[in-house]
Amino acid sequence: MVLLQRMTYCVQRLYIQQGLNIPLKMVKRHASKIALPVFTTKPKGLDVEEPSYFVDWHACVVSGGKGGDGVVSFASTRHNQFAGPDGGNGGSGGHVIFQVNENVKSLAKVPGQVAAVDGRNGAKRNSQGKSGQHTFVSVPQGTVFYSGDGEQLTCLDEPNDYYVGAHGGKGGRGNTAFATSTFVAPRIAEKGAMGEKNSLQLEMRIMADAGMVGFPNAGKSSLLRAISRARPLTSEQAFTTRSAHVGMVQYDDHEQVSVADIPGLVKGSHESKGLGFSFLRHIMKCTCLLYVLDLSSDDPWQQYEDLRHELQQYNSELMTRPHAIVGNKIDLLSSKSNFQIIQAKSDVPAFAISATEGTGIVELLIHVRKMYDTMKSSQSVNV
Ligand SMILES: Nc1nc2c(ncn2[C@@H]2O[C@H](COP(=O)(O)OP(=O)(O)OP(=O)(O)O)[C@@H](O)[C@H]2O)c(=O)[nH]1
Ligand SMILES: [Mg+2]
Repeated sequence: MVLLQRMTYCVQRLYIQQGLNIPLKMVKRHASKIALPVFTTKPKGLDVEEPSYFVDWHACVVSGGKGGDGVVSFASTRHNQFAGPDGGNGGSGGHVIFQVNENVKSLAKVPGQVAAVDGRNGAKRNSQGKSGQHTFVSVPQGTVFYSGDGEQLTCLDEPNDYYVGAHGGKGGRGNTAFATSTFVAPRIAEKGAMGEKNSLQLEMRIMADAGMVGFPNAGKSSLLRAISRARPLTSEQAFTTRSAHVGMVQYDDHEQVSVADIPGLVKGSHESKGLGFSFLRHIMKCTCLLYVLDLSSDDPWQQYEDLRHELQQYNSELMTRPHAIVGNKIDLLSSKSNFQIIQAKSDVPAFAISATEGTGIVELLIHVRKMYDTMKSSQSVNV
């Protein structure tokens, strides 16, 4: 069995060296226990090749509902014309509550202004005014809230987390509440309090199982298009991708692995050069990393070292994440020799692929799945 596996491995390496796709049949026959990626033939949403946009930052003004007013009222019955105060309290204003919804994947649907419902005024016969309904706003998991001056307020990381963005005002007391043994006919009542009004900034930290990092034009978006149904825009121009995209890779055991395409980094990204380090924060939420290198460039190994340096400068904890090297554009001239250099220098798994031609993608996705399974099993042990 071990001999057979070794032979299969050698043949697979031969295929990779030749820049050919390993026939799926062969992978299946000899490695039946490996979960294989499934490439759906279902046409993507629209026929038109429109880019998909993903909103990961949003400003929102929230106001809680005003409390209802208390009323001044006196009861008068047939037998007792002065039966005492009976003015009811106003109802409380509703809150604006942000709640995690696992089906929401971006902040695109969060409104710019949200106002909760006001409480109703009290009424005679000690009737309490109806409280305003709370207004719920669905946000994706991993949403971080900042105040208007940039102070972090909270982060909704768990599936059932919620955050009260603005409290509703309390209802005012009616005159019944002011009656005492010596002050039997109070003609005073309170107005309902105004609800809170807050300016919030919402930021979504992408939570993906694998994050692709690389310099502009390395082919990250092309790779995401090849492995998932996501449709980030690709072009020869640098910095085509300006916000992160997430795609789901399907496996034949029905498991799904999310992969994020992070906008291109440049030297000095950690000092906010290029598109800045705002994207590096997304990487913090990815459990494993794929360093996507352009094999047709002059020195892809240097690209890899520069990327590692940027990530280390941003947060040295990123160095401990499981990772792999993805050498893209193996179809181009000089790519093969560059890939051999990487293989010789690197002590982490390296894959030669062509995102546009589909070469080597199956082997890469099998490895991604292995990293994902290892990460999952280590998480379940820790729990
Ligand atoms: N020959 C060849 N070209 C590729 C391959 N992958 C991507 N390209 C081309 O490289 C260019 C850049 O690809 P993108 O996918 O936009 O690169 P990116 O890394 O997302 O770039 P940014 O969004 O700017 O960070 C496009 O013109 C692609 O067609 C490949 O495997 N082979
Ligand atoms: Mg891109």
